[in-house]
Amino acid sequence: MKETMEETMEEDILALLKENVIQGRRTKDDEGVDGDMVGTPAVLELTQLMVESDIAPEIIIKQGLTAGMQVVGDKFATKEYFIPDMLASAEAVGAAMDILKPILEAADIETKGRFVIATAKGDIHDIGKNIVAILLKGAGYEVKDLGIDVSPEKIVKVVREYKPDFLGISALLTTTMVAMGKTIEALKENGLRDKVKVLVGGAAVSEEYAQEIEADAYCVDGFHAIKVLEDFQKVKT
Ligand code: B12
Repeated sequence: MKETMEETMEEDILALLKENVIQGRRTKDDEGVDGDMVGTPAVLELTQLMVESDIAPEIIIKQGLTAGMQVVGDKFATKEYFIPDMLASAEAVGAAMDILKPILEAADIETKGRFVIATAKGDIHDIGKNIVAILLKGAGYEVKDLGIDVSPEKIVKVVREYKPDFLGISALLTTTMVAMGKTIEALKENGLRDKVKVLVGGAAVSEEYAQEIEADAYCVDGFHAIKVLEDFQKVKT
């Protein structure tokens, strides 16, 4: 009975978190897109509460933050939301990740390999990339984050000099995912393709596209990426 009650509470708080992401409410002082929500707990307070209630960060990220952003994207596509609305939600998710980051990063200290991550050229979406970077650090990888709008040339330079074991590229736009293919081509031209495993992800990308550009793996999210990397390590040993 106690467990059922706890599960219901967890579901209720997660639903509230998702709704507050959709409303773009970072703290309790924010009105939200629909207005009149001032004073009620928002993304920051709810995330804090969930952490204190021992709700797993994986659940908070998947069922609260990412699920909320999905709805925000749908509302933007149907012109119900505009760019400032997307930005407010993005900032709210960023604030939640600031709370989750130390917990996720503290999970493991062993170094499992070097991972370079970047958002593709022309693309400034970085929430997903940042989440993946945090999760990989927590899983024991040494992560070098090159930021947003990163050209294939810059990536080639970093792969040559830093010699990472893995490279992750993120693209959220159909117009920028082509830069992933260009990056893989540039790695080939520079004789570096077999030196690094390339993982791609982001809302615009699919398994088919990853195969088309000859990436080593497509990942739906950061948790999937950890699994894929573990499989790579198994093949190596
Ligand atoms: C927030 C947002 C913005 C914010 C970004 C803020 C920021 N700091 O990132 C702002 C307002 C700046 C923005 C701008 C634009 N956006 Co926008 N945006 C979004 C939105 C709503 C959410 C993205 C997000 O953060 N999702 C949550 C995160 C957690 O998910 P994620 O990024 O997919 O990442 C996860 C996985 O995909 C995976 N992953 C991602 N990358 C990688 C990489 C690797 C290596 C791995 C392993 C895994 C992995 O793991 C992540 C964690 O779980 C999406 C809608 C959507 N459904 O994606 C639209 C969306 C991506 N945007 C869109 C558009 C059109 C734009 C603009 C062109 C709008 C305009 N007219 O100016 C500009 C483009 C700017 C540019 N040059 O990049 C479209 C893209 C359409 C298309 N198919 O091309 C979308 C899909 C909205 C829509 N439905 O129309 N946007």
